[in-house]
Amino acid sequence: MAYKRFTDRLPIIPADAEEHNVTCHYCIVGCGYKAYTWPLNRQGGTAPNHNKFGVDLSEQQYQDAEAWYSPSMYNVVKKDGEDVHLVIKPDGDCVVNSGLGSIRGARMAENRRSDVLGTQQQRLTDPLVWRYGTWQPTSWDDALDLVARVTARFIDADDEDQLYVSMFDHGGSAGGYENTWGTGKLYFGSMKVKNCRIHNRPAYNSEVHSSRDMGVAELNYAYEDYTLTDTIMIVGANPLECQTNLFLNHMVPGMRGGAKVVIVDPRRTVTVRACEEAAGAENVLHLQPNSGTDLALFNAILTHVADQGWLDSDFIAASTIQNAVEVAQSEAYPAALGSFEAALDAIRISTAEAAEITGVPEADIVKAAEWYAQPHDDGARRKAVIAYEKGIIWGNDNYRTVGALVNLGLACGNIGREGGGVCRLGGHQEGYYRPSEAHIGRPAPYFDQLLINGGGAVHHIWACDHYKTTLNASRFKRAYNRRTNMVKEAMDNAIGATRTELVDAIEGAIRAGGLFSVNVDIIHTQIGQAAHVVLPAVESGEMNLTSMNGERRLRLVEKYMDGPGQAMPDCLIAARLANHLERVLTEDGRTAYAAQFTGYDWETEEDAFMDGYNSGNPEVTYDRLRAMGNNGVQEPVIGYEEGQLVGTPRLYADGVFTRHGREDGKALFCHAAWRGLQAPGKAQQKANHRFLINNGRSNLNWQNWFLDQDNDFVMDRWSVPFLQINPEDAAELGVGNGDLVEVFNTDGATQAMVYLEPTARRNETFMLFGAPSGTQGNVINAGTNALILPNYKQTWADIRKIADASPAARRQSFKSWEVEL
Ligand SMILES: Nc1nc2c(c(=O)[nH]1)N[C@H]1C(S)=C(S)[C@@H](COP(=O)(O)OP(=O)(O)OC[C@H]3O[C@@H](n4cnc5c(=O)[nH]c(N)nc54)[C@H](O)[C@@H]3O)O[C@H]1N2
Ligand SMILES: Nc1nc2c(c(=O)[nH]1)N[C@H]1C(S)=C(S)[C@@H](COP(=O)(O)OP(=O)(O)OC[C@H]3O[C@@H](n4cnc5c(=O)[nH]c(N)nc54)[C@H](O)[C@@H]3O)O[C@H]1N2
Ligand code: SF4
Ligand SMILES: [Mo]
Repeated sequence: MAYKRFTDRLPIIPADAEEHNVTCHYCIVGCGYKAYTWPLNRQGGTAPNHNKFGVDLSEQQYQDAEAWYSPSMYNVVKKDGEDVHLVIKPDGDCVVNSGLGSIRGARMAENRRSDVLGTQQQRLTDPLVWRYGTWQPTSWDDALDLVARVTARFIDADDEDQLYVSMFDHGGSAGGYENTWGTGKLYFGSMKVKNCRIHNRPAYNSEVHSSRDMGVAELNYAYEDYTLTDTIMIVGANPLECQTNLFLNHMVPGMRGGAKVVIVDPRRTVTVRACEEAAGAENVLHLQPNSGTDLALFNAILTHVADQGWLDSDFIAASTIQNAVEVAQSEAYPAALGSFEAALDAIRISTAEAAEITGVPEADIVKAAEWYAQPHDDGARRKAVIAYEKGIIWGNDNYRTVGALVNLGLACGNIGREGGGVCRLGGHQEGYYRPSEAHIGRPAPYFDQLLINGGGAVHHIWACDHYKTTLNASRFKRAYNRRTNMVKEAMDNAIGATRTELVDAIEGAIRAGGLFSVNVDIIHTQIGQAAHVVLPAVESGEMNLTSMNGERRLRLVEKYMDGPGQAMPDCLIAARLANHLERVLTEDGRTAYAAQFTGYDWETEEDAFMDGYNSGNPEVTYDRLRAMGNNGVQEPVIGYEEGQLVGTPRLYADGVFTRHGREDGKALFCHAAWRGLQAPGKAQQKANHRFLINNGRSNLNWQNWFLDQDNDFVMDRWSVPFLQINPEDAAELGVGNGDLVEVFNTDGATQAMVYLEPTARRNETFMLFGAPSGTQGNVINAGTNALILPNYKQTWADIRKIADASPAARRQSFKSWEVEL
């Protein structure tokens, strides 16, 4: 029986159903889908001319037939105010996914708000203001007037440091070029806010400073490189679960075509198992370094490659810098950058020493070097792709570790060439277009610490929930609750006051140490419980939205349904906030400052797109993107010819490296010497606590569960976050499958559900991050890597039992991740 309560049959999509291009808004891969809508009182028929796909549906259809769709791909939603049927199903013609869905994307439709079928009733419909001791629904004008008045009390043309801002910098699920521009123009154009942070890290900075400083943008290849390569090296990433259709539709075909695979992950993931199945176990090398020791491993691989003479000397001579030290190490540069020879001297480490540090056998280090760089028997260069993600980005010594991987790629001439690339696999899609953030400086302010220590008067939050996803979260939440409660109490005491009296009261509480919190989101989040004003945004599909994927493929999602209630696109919320700030400042007589908030007369998201992205990329318009369909165009767009946007399949094909902004176009090598656990407090935490609390994602869950928590399919599987643990460790702790445990250390505590996993190494657990019912970040200490890069992955704590398995947990399966294939 098809899973979906109360659903036993689905309507046939009629021939005249409206069709919209959709890029799945969840992960970086950006799979192509089509959304079909048609009036509620109709459905198609079995005759070929009565259904959208022109097939005879009176004959038996199979699961991959074009006309087929699953219950999860169906909903009833509002469109132009009317109830319509909605089907969102994978697009067989999209080169990204070739018709594949995933357990997340194929549920896009059921995760829309429906007043008919009752899904996602948690979606916000109205602005909410804290009044009379609770949140009251109100109009945009009322809510934004309050936000503007309180904000205006604490900003001025030459000092905007009391306004703190948390904002997405991505595309897809929140963000996109329209919305990063809307927020960017407000905070970095009209204002010069410097105390800000990005959704996933406690500062406004890069995840991969070193790669960029070396000249190499982090998304430099094309997905087809996986089928053109000899070796796929996957580092600190779990693409079967996290970049699913990139893995299935590009990596697996690469393996079937003969590519070898090197995987670097302390944990045996389902990706490892799936690679063994696709490539044959003899073609898969899984290196399991001790947590946080990747740098020593990569340096040993490069040392071996260099000593064997497997370098691409022509490439090094032509495309990389020859000065030993071109950029000296400093507070802004956590390692010197310069020539290959000098970098090699700095990083040189023997396989024996690296084996000692990493726990990876010497023979495996040598084998990895061979698989990455040993030329073919005929002397031809070996092609290899390196794909990395959060296992090292949120790992130890981010700058040097990422730099060491880019060193390897450059040294072997594997960047900018077919079958090459040293790339982030990615998280969300990208969609960044903002005025310069240069005023923030480097290192950027450590936002969370400033806020915990009483900094900031007003906090605007756009599409992130630090309560579930930041580090040092126990302390963050305590400080945040205390400070926002001070303002709530002041607001409660001001009942019956005029607007001016209310703002006076709020200002008084803030000056006494309080914090005024404004939360722009699609649901009422955990941090939103502390907010004073909550503003409802629409999601992708409820607005037109552009973003690019992990191979820089830019597409337009065409609006296919209405947003709930009064909800608006983020870019228009930013614009209306700017309008209100202009008005309030003018009323205050601060006319010169008010004038900085003009230029926001946008009525639609397309207006924001034209004001922002299009002004820098004049070839790109909605109409042209619509015409490019779900295959879009790979950025950067370099022209428009014969009705087609012309893009760039691969960066640096000319051997000229530009991401660092240097005119000479030469790439730099990183002096990425190993130096132990770099973030303050990590070595001590490791010494004091028994268990590694490795953490990350699962296939089923999307991010902080903002939609999952209201989806029975997901909640049936995981009612609370799991903690994978070795069965012998569990026996020693006296816990079994489904039991609730407390994970605790001197930085905080959280809870999770025990899941015995025989492949888990002793004393090394893995916890699902970001769940509403167990924030892993509670036990992460405050210490960050250089340049304020959080080190979520290296966390140690102790574990104790709290409770027996709940009835919900008892219903769940505790089958090993190591499935029989
Ligand atoms: N299903 C699903 N997919 C997603 C997301 C989601 O929430 N759910 N989120 C998206 C987002 S925003 C992101 S950023 C990406 C993240 O994508 P990934 O980075 O692939 O996912 P993670 O699970 O965070 O971490 C990957 C691996 O890092 C390993 N790791 C931990 N410590 C170390 C270490 O010291 N060295 C090495 N080499 N590896 C280590 C972990 O064991 C884990 O298997 O996923 C995206 N895709
Ligand atoms: N321990 C640990 N912590 C981590 C990580 C880890 O691996 N381990 N990974 C980090 C990473 S890579 C990431 S990306 C972060 C994720 O951390 P967050 O960014 O906090 O998590 P998300 O679930 O992406 O948050 C999205 C929020 O935006 C809202 N939203 C969705 N669409 C829209 C929209 O269109 N408009 C608006 N205004 N709101 C919208 C959702 O309701 C949700 O509240 O977590 C980071 N924290
Ligand atoms: S792989 Fe990513 S983009 Fe593709 S359907 Fe799944 S979640 Fe969406
Ligand atoms: Mo992310």
